[in-house]
Amino acid sequence: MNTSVSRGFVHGAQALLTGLVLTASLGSQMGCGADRGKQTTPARAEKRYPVRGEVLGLDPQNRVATIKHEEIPGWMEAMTMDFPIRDAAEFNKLSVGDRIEATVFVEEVGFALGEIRVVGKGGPAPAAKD
Ligand SMILES: [Cu+2]
Repeated sequence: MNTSVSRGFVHGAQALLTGLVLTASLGSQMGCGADRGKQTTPARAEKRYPVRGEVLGLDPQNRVATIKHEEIPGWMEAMTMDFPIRDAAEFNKLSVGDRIEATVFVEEVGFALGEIRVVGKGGPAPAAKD
């Protein structure tokens, strides 16, 4: 079973929890019991943060991109992590090595990337592993 989406979620949740500990002012927004992979219905209470980074990997089966992102003020420090991509057409225009600007939509049970703009094209996709 592929767990990249849930790993990405846990990663994000941990980052948020760190923020909660620091601010001690917000309620739990990304609690346990996430229904991984079922993030297609946006919640009204979603938050949006701008994301800038570089695409390091693409997982078409799960529509997940591994992105080395810059600091996302208010949400996360700079790091490399997996982002589910909301829209298949947006996912399909990405190549490994692309530099992108996008929006991460943070919902109660997860997060996903959308509004993606490729601001620097990477090279051709590397040959598939295995
Ligand atoms: Cu991150």
